[in-house]
Amino acid sequence: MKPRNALGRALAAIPKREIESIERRLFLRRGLSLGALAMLTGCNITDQESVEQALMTMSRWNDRVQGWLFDPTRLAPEYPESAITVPFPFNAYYGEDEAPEVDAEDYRLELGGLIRERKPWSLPELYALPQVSQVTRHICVEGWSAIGKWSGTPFRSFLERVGADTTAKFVGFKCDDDYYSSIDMATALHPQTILAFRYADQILPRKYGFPMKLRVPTKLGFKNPKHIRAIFVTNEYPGGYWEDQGYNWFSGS
Ligand SMILES: Nc1nc2c(c(=O)[nH]1)N[C@H]1C(S)=C(S)[C@@H](COP(=O)(O)O)O[C@H]1N2
Ligand SMILES: [Mo]
Repeated sequence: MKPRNALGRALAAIPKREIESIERRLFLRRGLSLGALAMLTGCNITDQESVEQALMTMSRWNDRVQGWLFDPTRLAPEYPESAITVPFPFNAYYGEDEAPEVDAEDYRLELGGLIRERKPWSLPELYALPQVSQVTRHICVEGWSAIGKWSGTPFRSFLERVGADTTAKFVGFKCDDDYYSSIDMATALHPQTILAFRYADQILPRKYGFPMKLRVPTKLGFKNPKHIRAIFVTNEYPGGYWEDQGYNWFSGS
């Protein structure tokens, strides 16, 4: 991007490594980025489109900073089963009785993009994969959080098994409703990121995402796609349902 103002030009003169270290400190102390400062001084705030464009650019910049700060070995807290929230809340961009009805027998998980073995997976095949459980907190941007128990297969081992290019940048998800989302590869490979087939030891109920959801305790709720139909690996930014409406893409929790 071409520097558009004095601050931008000054920043352009600083070596990249130094910029990154300033960025880290600024973000840690103030939750701000140099990009944000530069953009704010440079954009015409009477022009709705340029403001939105600037905010989107800032948000994508924040994604990069959050990506640098993300520690792939740091675990989200886990809880005893006695801490589980009952009943666990339902949430989607529609009401509970409009959740998609997926036919278990016809269901096939589709794989695409930078994946070597792209054969579709049936549910019995997926259920036969090694299974783990977690009791973790789900945090929704709408202002609620709840603790639940999900079980499924570690996403990292699934990606490795199908020969996904784990050096690629993004993993994208298409859902059986019109929902879609994507996450960074570091988060996809995080030990607590699981392809979940069960909630509270039962086959994942329709409202919680039958037949499977991605459970990512290091990210906000909207980065946990339910009713997954297709998974693809890519280097092109895939965005997401809420992400494309202005929610920050990285959205770590
Ligand atoms: N397919 C799909 N996945 C989705 C959503 C959705 O509308 N459709 N909503 C997201 C949001 S905002 C939240 S908070 C969680 C809610 O999951 P829950 O119903 O298990 O609480 O699902 C996420 N995944
Ligand atoms: Mo959410």
